[in-house]
Formats: sequence, C-alpha cells, structure tokens
Amino acid sequence: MALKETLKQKIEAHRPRTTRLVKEFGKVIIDQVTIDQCIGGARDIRSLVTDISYLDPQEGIRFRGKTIPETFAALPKADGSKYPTVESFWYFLLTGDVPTQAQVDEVVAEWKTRQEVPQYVFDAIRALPRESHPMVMLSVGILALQKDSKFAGFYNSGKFNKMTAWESVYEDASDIVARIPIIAAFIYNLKFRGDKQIAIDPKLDMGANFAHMIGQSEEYKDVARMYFILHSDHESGNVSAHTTHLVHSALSDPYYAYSAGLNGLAGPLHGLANQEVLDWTMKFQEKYCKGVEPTKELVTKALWDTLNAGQVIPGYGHAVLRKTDPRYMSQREFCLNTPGLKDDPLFKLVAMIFEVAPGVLTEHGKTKNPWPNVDAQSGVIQWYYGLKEWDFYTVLFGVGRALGCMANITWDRGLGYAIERPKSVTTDMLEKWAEEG
Ligand code: FCX
Repeated sequence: MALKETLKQKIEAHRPRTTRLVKEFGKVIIDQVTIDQCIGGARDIRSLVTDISYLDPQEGIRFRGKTIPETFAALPKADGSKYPTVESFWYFLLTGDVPTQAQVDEVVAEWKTRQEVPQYVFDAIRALPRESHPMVMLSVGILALQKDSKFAGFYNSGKFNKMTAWESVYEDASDIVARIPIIAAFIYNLKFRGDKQIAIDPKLDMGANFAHMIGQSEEYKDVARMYFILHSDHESGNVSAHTTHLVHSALSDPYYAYSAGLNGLAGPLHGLANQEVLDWTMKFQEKYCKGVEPTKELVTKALWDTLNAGQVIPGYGHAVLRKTDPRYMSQREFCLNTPGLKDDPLFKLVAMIFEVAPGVLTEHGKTKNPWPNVDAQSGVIQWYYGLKEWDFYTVLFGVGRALGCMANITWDRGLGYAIERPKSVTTDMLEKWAEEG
C-alpha cells in the first residue's frame, strides 16, 4: 500500500484516541507550572503532544519507540550500505511501521517526482549577497517555494475541510523533504565550489544523491544518510520543531512553517552550535597549540578561559538530556569504526575534549548537564570528508530536521491540533502569587 494511503488509515485510526482524551479526560492534570518555568523558557512543562519521537533525559531519543541503534538495525538498508535510506526512515517516522523494501522503493521513486526545484528559487538565493549565511539562503529557498503550496491552494480553494487538510500538508511536506537536499547542494556549490553545480542523479536515493550533488566521495553517501536520520527529530519542544509546529498551528503552510523553523535552528544555542564547535576547536588549536600537540591540560585551560569569559562551551549541555547524547555516541561510533577517521587528529582532539569537558563543566557548577550533545561530534566527520566550510554545517542539520518537522505537522493537521496560544502573565502577577506562596 502506498505511504499516503497507509498514513490515512493510521491517522483515521488515531483520531478517536485524541477525541476521547479531550472529551472524557480533558481536565486531568498532567503538570503544574512554577515561576522559574515561566521566566526560564518553559523548561520541562508538559504541554506538547507528539508520537513521532520521545526524548528521555537519561536514555536520549527514541524514534517511534526505537532507540538510535534499534532504528538503524530495523530499517531496510540502502544498496551496499550499512545505513538505511532516508526515505525508509521517512516512511517509519510518518507511519511508525518499518517499511518493506518494496515500500521503500516506492518512496524513493515518489521523491524523484517531487525533486524538481523551480528556477526562481535558485534565482532568489542567487540574488542574496554571496556572503549571506548559508542558513539565510536555505530559509529563503524554502520560503520561495511557498508559491506552489498545495495546502495554501487547498485553503484558498473554498473547499477547505479540516478532516482532509492533512493530505495537502503531506503533499507539501513530501515536496519539502525531497527538495531540501537539492536546495542545500545548490547553496553549497554556489558558496563553496565556485558555483559548479552538479545535476541530480536519478538513480540515487536521497542521501547518496546529496553526496553526489556536492561532489563528495562514495563513502560520504553513508555519512549523509546517517547524519540526516540522526538530526531528524528530538521530540517537540526544541526550537526548530516547536517553531515549525507553532507557525503551522496558525494554518500557515509548511513552507512558511519550516522556513521559520530553520530561522530558529540557526541560533547558536540550537543548531548553529555544530559550527561553533568547529570554530572553538580551530581557535583552540591556533591559540593554545602553537607548535605543540593538544594535551588535556591545554584543553582544560581553554575550557576555563571560555567559561570565565562568560561564554558557553558549544556542543555541551542540553535542556532535556542529563547524559551523553546518544546521537553523539552514534557519530563517535561511526568515527571509531571508520579506518582513518579514528586516528584523525581532529577526532582525537574532540575525544580529548569529551574526556575533560564534563569534569570542567561540573566543577563550574552551572549547567544541569555537563555531557556532550549531537553538535559536539558532527563537525569532525564532515571535516574529515573534506566538507570544511563549517558555516554550512547547520544547513546539513536543517536538511535532516525537515524530516521530523514535516512528519510532525502532517500529524498535527491529521489530528486537528489547535492554534497554539499559551497565556502570558505580568511580573506584578508573579510577585503577587509569590507573596501569597
Ligand atoms: N557551557 C557553559 N555554560 C552552560 C552550558 C555550556 N555548554 N550549558 C549550560 N550552561 C549554563 C547556562 O548558560 C545557564 O547559565 P545561567 O544560569 O548563567 O543562565 C546554566 O548553565 C543552566 O543552564 P541549563 O539549565 O543547564 O541549560 P539550558 O536548558 O538553559 O540550556 C543549552 C541548554 C543547550 C542551550 C545549553 O546547555 C547551552 O548553551 N549549550 C551550549 C550550546 C549548544 O551546544 N547547543 C546545542 C544544543 C542541542 F543539542 C541542539 O539544539 O542542537
């Protein structure tokens, strides 16, 4: 059965659960809100629903109930590869079912029909100053695609229907996940390869084609697949997923919503941290290791210097996680299992930072989680394969994150989630409640 039909059945089967919860149990209390949560970024308040992924503070992410190793093990692999195709993961995220090879082949074929990016999108990106950040280019590219939004078209058709609205979200979402790697490759080539563009190879799956389009090696095909899957989703409260959900909740179409999500991903406390890690590491080598090998003592000094300057250690800490991020471990394992990479000086340095930074951050005493997150490890792999332009790294994150955000808003519409509109209060009110205890 085709993906959309399977999804239709899943959504229709799920709807009564949501309806029953609201109707029969709508007033059941699942959390309380404190003043520090109000002021402190709504941390930990249970107020979002998603079945696509769940983030346990100790264990890390599960996609549709599966840990990262379980996900990689369960999904059909790309031809001759140890990793699944991104397309098989998309099927899994959307439906919760592990697809058969035939179902994967169907998605791969479907994405081929969706991959064509209109010329005006490339023109819009080209019209930007060449020194614009690649995330600006990606956000503009996604927004420029909005003209052909099927959801917006459906909304404006006069036949808008809440029960079927998800179908046009699915169409836009599928177009976005199929096209975003093409736009990302265009940006990479425009900015970093002297505008030498490479045409789509219609024989390749998404990850492999991305590798091909940025002029990368055969081995990088698995890097792309792994990277996009690992960065796809991290439940709903993170800035990019939440922004996408919030904007779409106003019935803004998926292009508006994901362009906004990307703008949040571009923040240094979120997705941009991956480029900050490389920047920090390079500056560390320049400043502290002139003519000498990095040592734990030098790393410790550099970490303290950063903290004492009032800056954060990029790639460390997390709003939810309280252990090393399994996405970090998965990439570390990739490095350890890749001959050449495991002996790479940059990998060794990042591994040394991993040995030292948690102790320094614990002693510093501020962060609730001194362990590394996904961003601490991802740049090393890109660097090793020759993708050294680190201000492109968040674009890679954005290509992967599209999978989670798009799967989520397809379900948001399927289940008819309301426009998001939390209530604000004033400082006077907080002070009054504080006095009343
Ligand atoms: N280095 C130094 N200080 C840190 C820190 C770090 N890596 N992580 C947290 N802290 C500080 C906070 O800045 C805060 O200080 P304050 O009290 O002076 O404001 C204090 O510790 C408590 O913060 P905490 O509750 O532990 O963390 P938050 O939930 O507020 O913030 C992030 C979480 C991820 C934003 C924070 O740990 C951070 O800034 N890390 C570095 C940037 C980074 O790696 N971001 C990527 C995260 C993620 F994986 C992703 O989205 O991609």
